[in-house]
Amino acid sequence: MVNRELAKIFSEMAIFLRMKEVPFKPQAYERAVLGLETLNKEASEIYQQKGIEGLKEIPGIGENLADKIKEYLETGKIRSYQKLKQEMPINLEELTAVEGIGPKAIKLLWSKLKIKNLKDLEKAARAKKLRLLPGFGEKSEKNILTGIGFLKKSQGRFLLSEILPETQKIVSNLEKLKEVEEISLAGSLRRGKDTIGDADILVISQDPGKVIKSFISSPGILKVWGQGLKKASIRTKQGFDIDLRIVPRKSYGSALQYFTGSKEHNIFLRKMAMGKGLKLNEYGVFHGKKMIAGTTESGIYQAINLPFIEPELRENRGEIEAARAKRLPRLITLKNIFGDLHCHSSWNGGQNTISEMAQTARARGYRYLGIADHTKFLRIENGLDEKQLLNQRREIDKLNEKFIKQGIDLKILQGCEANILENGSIDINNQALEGLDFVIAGIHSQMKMTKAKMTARIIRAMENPNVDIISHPTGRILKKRDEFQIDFERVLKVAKETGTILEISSSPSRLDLKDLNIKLAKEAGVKMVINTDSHSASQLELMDYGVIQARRGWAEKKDIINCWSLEKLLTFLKTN
Ligand code: DGT
Ligand code: CA
Ligand code: CA
Repeated sequence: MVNRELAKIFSEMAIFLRMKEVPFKPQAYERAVLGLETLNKEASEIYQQKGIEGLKEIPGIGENLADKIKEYLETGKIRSYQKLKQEMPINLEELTAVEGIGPKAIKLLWSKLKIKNLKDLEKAARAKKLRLLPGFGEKSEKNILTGIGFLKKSQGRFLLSEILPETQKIVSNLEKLKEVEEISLAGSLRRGKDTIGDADILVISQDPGKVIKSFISSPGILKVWGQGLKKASIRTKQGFDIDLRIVPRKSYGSALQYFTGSKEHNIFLRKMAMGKGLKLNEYGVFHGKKMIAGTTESGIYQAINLPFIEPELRENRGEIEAARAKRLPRLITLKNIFGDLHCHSSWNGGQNTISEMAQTARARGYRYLGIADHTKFLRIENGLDEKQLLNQRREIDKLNEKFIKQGIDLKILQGCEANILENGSIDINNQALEGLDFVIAGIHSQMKMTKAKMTARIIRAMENPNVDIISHPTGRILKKRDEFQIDFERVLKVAKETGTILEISSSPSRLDLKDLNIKLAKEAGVKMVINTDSHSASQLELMDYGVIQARRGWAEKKDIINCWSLEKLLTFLKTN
């Protein structure tokens, strides 16, 4: 909690300082944000145990920022931040949520039009005032309105990653109560949807009152919306809601089935039950008055003559038909993942060296790790040029030799994440690309092209024989930016023809490909890879989110190349 609060303050300070054009300092705050976000211990705990010296050991935190953290931990505020906020009372969270709005634009909007928040911004855009600002035009004004519209559409929904860890904490606290016999997530959270409206928790208990009392006094709760004998609803400090329901054991399976949803899946299932002369509801499956199932979830499906259907599949996208035909996919799990093929290292200004990334990969039980640093077109990311790629090759070769000598079963592969330029060409020459173990290509610029142009651009990249993988293929940023306009069917056709692999990015705000597209890719026989796009060793953990998304797209081991052995993977890369 504290880390997140501090990260938010520091990232706002970075923006304020950029607006004031203070040199160097903003970058220092940004490094601190990354350090805090990827820390696996709360700063408050570190400070308690090791004092200010402990704080200075946090990556990205020096003397000055350690003092600020100390000030926050002791007084609950940071004076220099409050001063900046007083000077510029701007709702940065709202404004930066709009695609295309950064510190430069915010400065201009504030100094010229006194725009403080989303409402002001929308009003000014509608009044056609933005187009008069230097550097703005009719087009950017229109883009801003589109961005605001997109934001409004997703308002009230949260990223899976914003909700899952916090809710799991509450679940594991409740789990400790002796009154709690069983506990499970339900709703969209259990189905692993990319965004979540509210969290749902289901409990079996003989003593609901005790459970509810403990639930509504969990740490990190802002308010209680309501509490009854068997349910309660709260709002967390992060701003999302949690519904808790308590059911008796004999209805646990049916309640879990019902409250896991989706609604569409449930409606279809209920119809099927009716067709068999059965009644299905949250209390059980009934034949006349007789209850024939209810205790377990698989029992519910069994009563309707179906095998168990994994929660991630329950979207009424053909899973019930597939279950009936005994053709349900054997979904992958995190255990099936043998490696990660998209990680950035300190060569790109990332937090960890290749060797450190490799250590974490080993600890995760991986067999291979692909380093895929940005290339030269992306100057702000310290993109590597041909020569630097060669130098990096030497470092990787040396590490691999060392691993062989030490009997370590991990191979580092050298790749890169090259840029697909506007015309579909790649920003690194073919000779350099040929020297790599694999090549990822991705779009990082010019994202508002027409459908025809964007499709042609991606296809040209896929047709480059050196390109193996397309990173985050549709470019969406959840709650912020829609997908590119592309003809996805055409992209799939060419991917199949050229043996190009499409990435499933585990980055929680991307999850790109999304579930529906993963299913389409699978059906088209296109191979995929689940990557974290890590910029630090701790982000390798994000693999989980990609796996959940892949499961929602019906992915099996045969579809996902990093579920394969190193040999099989390398053979595929070589021959495709
Ligand atoms: P969310 O919260 O918007 O991300 O999505 P869910 O699926 O978690 O929806 P929520 O929290 O409103 O309800 C949880 C589950 O309860 C939902 O997935 C299915 C079930 N449910 C809720 N309302 C209805 C309903 O009117 N009919 C049926 N069949 N099921 C419902
Ligand atoms: Ca829900
Ligand atoms: Ca709910």
